[in-house]
Amino acid sequence: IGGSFLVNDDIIRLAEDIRAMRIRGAAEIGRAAAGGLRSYALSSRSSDARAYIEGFSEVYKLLMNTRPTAVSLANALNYIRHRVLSAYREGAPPEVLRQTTIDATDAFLKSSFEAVKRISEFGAKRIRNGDLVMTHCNSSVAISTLIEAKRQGKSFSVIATETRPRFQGRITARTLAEAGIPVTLIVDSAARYFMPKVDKVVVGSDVVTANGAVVNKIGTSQIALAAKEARVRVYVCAETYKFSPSTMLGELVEIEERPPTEVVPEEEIAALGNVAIANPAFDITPAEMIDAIIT
Ligand code: RUB
Repeated sequence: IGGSFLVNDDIIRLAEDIRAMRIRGAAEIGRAAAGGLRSYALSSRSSDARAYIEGFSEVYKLLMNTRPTAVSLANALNYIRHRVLSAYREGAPPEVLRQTTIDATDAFLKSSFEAVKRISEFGAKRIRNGDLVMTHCNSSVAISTLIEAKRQGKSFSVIATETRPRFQGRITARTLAEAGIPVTLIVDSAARYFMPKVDKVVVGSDVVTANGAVVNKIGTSQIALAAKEARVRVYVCAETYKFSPSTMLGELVEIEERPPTEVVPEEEIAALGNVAIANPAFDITPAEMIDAIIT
């Protein structure tokens, strides 16, 4: 990626880490991308405002193109860019542009952590003693909500789906177990089998669209469908920077298609013969299948 002298190696590595999912989950992607712009501000030596903005735009584009679905990435970058470009249009010198970048990043990060804290407080109220909660993938906001409920002294257990093909559910299960919450890991296709015993589903979100649909890890909509059938409530924990402004203008959300080798290892693909492999990373759960978005 990159290769321009305007973009430092740390930012190129950061972009690659997001693309390869070493940094992942919508909240973390947004915060990491914001950190990339901050890193540019700290390393830029531009003595001219226009050169600063050129470098800024290059870093912005590089980070924006790492993963297509999570709108937290675009919203975080745009939050900062909007402030920096406004200062530039008002004739700010490079040192002011640098400081504006740093201040806007810090403001975004602060509001992100504050949002997660408040969602956790609101969401924890929904968890009752004796609940069996199902979650899918690895949402830091959903997990934070469950851990907050535990901190408040509630006693409940969790079913975590493994989340093929990248197994983020294992991270969720381990994190909850470490927090002292009883947790059972299941294969994704066992979700409906367990649903009649479940009291509520709690998941995170990559995008909330203008019509109230939620885009989250592939398989979320199947779980929501099974929940609807079993009359189990579905709660989505999502900060407002997961809300997609472009969907208000009728834009569709791009669903990321990831490499086939995540589904079948490279060396085993040939043995399958003439088989195509599809690997969409997210799906769309319509508003009718969601009981509440906790935001
Ligand atoms: C992660 C995923 C998470 C949301 C919300 O997908 O779908 O449920 O991003 O996470 P991936 P958070 O592993 O492909 O990034 O609540 O942490 O923002």
